[in-house]
Amino acid sequence: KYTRGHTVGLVLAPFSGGQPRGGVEHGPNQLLENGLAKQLRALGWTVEGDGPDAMPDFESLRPAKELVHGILKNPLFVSRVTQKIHELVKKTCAEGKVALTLGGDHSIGMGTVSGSAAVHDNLGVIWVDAHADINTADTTESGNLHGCPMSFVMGIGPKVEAFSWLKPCLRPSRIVYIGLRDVDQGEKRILRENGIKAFSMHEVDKYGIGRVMELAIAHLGADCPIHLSFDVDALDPSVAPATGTPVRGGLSFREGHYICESIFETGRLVSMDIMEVNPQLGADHASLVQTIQVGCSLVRSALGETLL
Ligand code: HAR
Ligand code: MN
Ligand code: MN
Ligand code: MN
Repeated sequence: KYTRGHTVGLVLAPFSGGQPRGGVEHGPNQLLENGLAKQLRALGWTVEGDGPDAMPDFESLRPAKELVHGILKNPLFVSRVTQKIHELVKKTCAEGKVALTLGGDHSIGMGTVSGSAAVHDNLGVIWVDAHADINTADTTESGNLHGCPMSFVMGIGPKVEAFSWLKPCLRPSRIVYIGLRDVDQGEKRILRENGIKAFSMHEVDKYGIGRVMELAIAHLGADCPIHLSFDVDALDPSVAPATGTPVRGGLSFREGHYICESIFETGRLVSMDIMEVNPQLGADHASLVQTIQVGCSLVRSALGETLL
């Protein structure tokens, strides 16, 4: 079911409420405009969810009055949108399709991981990112919920009333990070205390991406379903400049693609996110086009495009 010839269900997530910079809500539209659905069809997939009226408008979910929880920004808005994404991903996965979510900011990961885990027992999550996105309501220094999705799906940190729908659904041993290089002090403590497997850029340099992927896949086990959450800021800013929080010293173009290719080779990719593409950032039009194109080619690699 998870090889070419089967079905990809698109989940469009034009949402920027997990962080303060506008523009990231146009990511899904730009990826589709660049021909993503057609490219996946050319690989042999049936693709659903890119029809003319497919783009949702999450503005209708914006609450008239926000809840307050410390410095968290828009907790109720983020909760409502991610709950909607959760339902869409869950439905897509339950139908035996690969759920491909186009973001949007990474707070959406609360919905995609929990939605996929609701269907797939023993889900393993490969989170490719410059950031660990594992702050809690207590540790976040920014209040931006795109820096928090992992702790929310794990159910660590204080309960946040707005997210009562989100039940703990991911154990620390089911997570592997790749590409980390901008991790807050509180997050480092959470990673350490929970024994979470993480390959920072240091390990990518030390072992090479080939060995890192062998170790990552081995850590999750030989037969589990896999969710890949790819934040484009994992890539070096020279490769993916149009994103909200670029950090130098990132993955090369090939390292990013190799990650996707090796996950496809397992035949166990059940859901994927491509996140934090912001067409309004980057120095010029060329950097926008470059980022959109790399987003599309990462998805193609994860869905079976080969070099030969
Ligand atoms: N750790 C910082 C925070 O919590 C920065 C987080 C992230 N930016 C992202 N997510 N793009 O990966 O605010
Ligand atoms: Mn806009
Ligand atoms: Mn992220
Ligand atoms: Mn990031």
